[in-house]
Amino acid sequence: SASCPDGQKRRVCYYYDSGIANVDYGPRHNMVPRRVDMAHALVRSYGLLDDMMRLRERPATEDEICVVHDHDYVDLLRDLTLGNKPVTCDIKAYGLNKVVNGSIDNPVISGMWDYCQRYSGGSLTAARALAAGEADIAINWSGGMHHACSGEANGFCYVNDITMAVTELLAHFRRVLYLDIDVHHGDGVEAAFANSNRVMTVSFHQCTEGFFPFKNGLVDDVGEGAGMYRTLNVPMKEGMDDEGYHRMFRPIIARVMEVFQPEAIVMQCGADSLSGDKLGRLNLSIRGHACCVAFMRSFNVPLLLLGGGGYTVNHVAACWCYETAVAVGKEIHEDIPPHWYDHYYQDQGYKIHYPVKQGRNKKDNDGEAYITTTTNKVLEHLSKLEA
Ligand code: TV1
Ligand code: CA
Ligand code: ZN
Repeated sequence: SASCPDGQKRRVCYYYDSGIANVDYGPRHNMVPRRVDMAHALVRSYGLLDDMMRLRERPATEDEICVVHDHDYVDLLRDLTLGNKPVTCDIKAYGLNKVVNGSIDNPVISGMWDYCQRYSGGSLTAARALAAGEADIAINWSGGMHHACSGEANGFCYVNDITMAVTELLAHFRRVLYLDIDVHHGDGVEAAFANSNRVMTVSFHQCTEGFFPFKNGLVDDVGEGAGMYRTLNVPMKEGMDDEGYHRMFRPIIARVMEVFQPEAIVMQCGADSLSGDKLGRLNLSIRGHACCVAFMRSFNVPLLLLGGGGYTVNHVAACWCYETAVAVGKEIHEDIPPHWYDHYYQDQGYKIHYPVKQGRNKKDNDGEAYITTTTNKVLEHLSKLEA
């Protein structure tokens, strides 16, 4: 990308499964799986498919999902959708169809089990391409469901494709870095590897009163036992912009790479940290978001790129297409080529980049104090790991 130049080419593998496009969380739900189809249509229309190897569609098997999830929960996900057996248990205990404030984060939906198999199969297949040395970068924009727990759906996520992919990578690499730039805290992945000294998890997120998942992801949450200081959290106030974000991101990640020396990186690229998101209140531009990807790419360590949140669908699709271009090392034209979904981009003048809201809530993060104090606290935690 122009803002983070890196001429070197990378072998990029790309996973896309068209079976996800029609998954429907319900009419008022914020999660719209079709955004991945929109991103794919952009990727194709820019000709980026010619620069990548396409991975073969392979849904995850029940056994593969059971590596990180409880059998009873997996049976339930399958039985609820396929109608194999009548379900007698209380499904709300598994996070399904739980009504909170009049809405349901994880509804039982048509094709739910198939959806789980497809998006987690994508992350597993992409991880295997890296492990086999077939690619330098592997992409699955339908993955990144960081809130799912071993026995419970949570925060729009049914199964945790990230913990599956990291577990797969651990069979081939000594240390795996998990980096999460979704606006929400990556709690499910953090919990799964809290006690591991082979996985470091780092989440950047909005941490404000009443923001999901509420009490997690404080700057002093650093893990425990064997995993102590291998959990890092970078909480942010509303309105964080590119400049402030990167004043935290760069020094922290540079130090993480030095101290932890990962052999593989899994990056959740949730696009709800972009300006104008329907749920998030940060203020990143697509360039600012993609700079995080370009920075990780520059270390030349096998890199798995996953999707995640992102609720203003035209922004999300433009972002993930642009980041696909960053992965292959091509600058794409600002004008969106004519294609099936082009009418979604009318509001942004049919351009990839849209203007961020200038100075929105900027004060919260200003005056050096917040950014400097938080960055120093995180760097201080990291220095404990060195010793
Ligand atoms: C149906 C219809 C569901 C309208 C959910 C926003 C809706 C939300 C809806 C919503 C909504 C959340 C909570 C409260 C937990 C509940 C993919 C104690 C207008 C990775 C998940 C956010 C983010 C969950 C997922 C959050 C990801 N926010 N309208 N639900 N209860 N849930 O606050 O990290 O992006 O909001
Ligand atoms: Ca995050
Ligand atoms: Zn999110």
